[in-house]
Amino acid sequence: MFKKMLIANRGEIAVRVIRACREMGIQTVAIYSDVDRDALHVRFADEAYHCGPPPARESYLVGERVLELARKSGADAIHPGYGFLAENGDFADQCEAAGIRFVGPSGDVMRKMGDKVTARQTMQKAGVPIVPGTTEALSDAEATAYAKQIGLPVMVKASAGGGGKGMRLVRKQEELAQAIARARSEAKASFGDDSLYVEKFVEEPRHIEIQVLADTHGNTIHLGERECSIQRRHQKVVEEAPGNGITPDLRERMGKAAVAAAEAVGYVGAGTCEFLVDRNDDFFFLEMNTRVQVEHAITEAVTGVDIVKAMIRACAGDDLGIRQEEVKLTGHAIEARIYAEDPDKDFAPSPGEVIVYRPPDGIGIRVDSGVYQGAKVTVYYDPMVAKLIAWGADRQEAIDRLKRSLSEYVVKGIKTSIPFHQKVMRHPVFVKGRYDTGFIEEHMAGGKGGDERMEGDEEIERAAYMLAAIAAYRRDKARAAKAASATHVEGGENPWKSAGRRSQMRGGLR
Ligand code: MV4
Repeated sequence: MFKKMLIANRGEIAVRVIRACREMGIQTVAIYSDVDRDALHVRFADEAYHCGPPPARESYLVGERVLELARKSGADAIHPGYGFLAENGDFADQCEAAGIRFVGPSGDVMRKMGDKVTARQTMQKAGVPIVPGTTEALSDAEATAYAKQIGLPVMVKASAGGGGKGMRLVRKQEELAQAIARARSEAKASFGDDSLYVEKFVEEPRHIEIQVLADTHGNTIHLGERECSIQRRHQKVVEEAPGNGITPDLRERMGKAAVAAAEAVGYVGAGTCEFLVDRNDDFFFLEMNTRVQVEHAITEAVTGVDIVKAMIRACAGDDLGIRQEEVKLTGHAIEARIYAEDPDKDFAPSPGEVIVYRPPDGIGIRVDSGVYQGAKVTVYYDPMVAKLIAWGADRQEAIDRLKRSLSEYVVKGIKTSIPFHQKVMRHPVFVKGRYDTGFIEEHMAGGKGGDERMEGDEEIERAAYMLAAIAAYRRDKARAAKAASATHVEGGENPWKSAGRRSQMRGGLR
């Protein structure tokens, strides 16, 4: 097993990985940019190193710098989390060349999945159903001819794209030429690669993804599905597991397809196969994400498997220690992503100091947070500040617990998506579980965040929690002021900060 892990990330996922390492007896190394000196992940790690100025491209994205810090600290592994360097095959190669294990699949696997045309070819060969369309990069003339052949509507997609970037829906013949031209120039500008392919458009699809785990001993398993159709501008907002109306038979067929996909490329670690599921429950491979995902926690809730530990074990060459027949789904889990955004202002970023922070807890609740009271949220990184995960014996209980915990959640100083989630949880279409990828656009005021008012009781309940949290905040402030005036602080070292930093923070915040 590894001795020391460098976590090449920040925020809630860095904290999540540090927690897994601590449970496994692995030393942890955090990295931080100028604006992250006092960030939560820095406080959790055993050691921390500065990695550059605030912009990610000058800090968290600089592979050479990250590797240098891994060497300097004596780390024998790097966990990339999600985003940043997580799906950079060349970085994974550089780690391996330096004798430092990258916690993820090989660079070759990442490149194969990163290029969507290659991924489609690979999946077709492996017998995994793909969306009907081309498996070669096309010229403008070929793309035009192919679209006519399979019939509109089609989607023109960038081979180097993914996650909604560089794609165009074409419903009318007269829009085709311009869509191809625009997709190509956008792909060139964004990815430096203008290869395009064409797919038949799947109407009103659901986004269902399968979590897979693979070790180097020939064990590749799946942990069932996550329903991720509730998205806004290709950003996931709410996820649930298991999926609504996914029968054991469909789960098994999709699971087998995902395992075949992973096996076809020699996958190691944790990965996710994204599928579109149409109205007839036919499913089609879209892409494979070669990293741990934000929403992994809902799968952990219904399977009891610690996905982050499992991927670390697999990448260290250990046996997964779990077999497919041992994977059982219990109950239901729903995740609400808490973003530092103002839902009343078209989800505009809402940076600032988190002046009051009181996350919910209690039965069935998990909060994976990247902030704390007094932390500053900047505009430099992803606006997601926390994930709220509710587990229940069934879907209704999970919804009830999520609603209950949303009303307990107090965040002051920045605007968050909490009120938006409360509206989603009350929406009859969500409650029935009969939604697809059009949900927010169709049911939340055209993606503007919904316009209905909160029910009276819920508003009163929230106000009560808020008053309690603010009273506690005032008390803390008064105590801190008293203590500060009673202590002689020399050399600028703040005793509150240093006390909080290492010994007390080890192993958690409480
Ligand atoms: C599609 C599609 C319909 N037909 N491809 C969007 C993100 C990227 N991963 C693929 N996406 C889509 N590809 C075909 N052939 C519809 C979408 C899509 C979507 C997919 C998943 C979740 C939300 C979505 C929202 C709009 C469109």
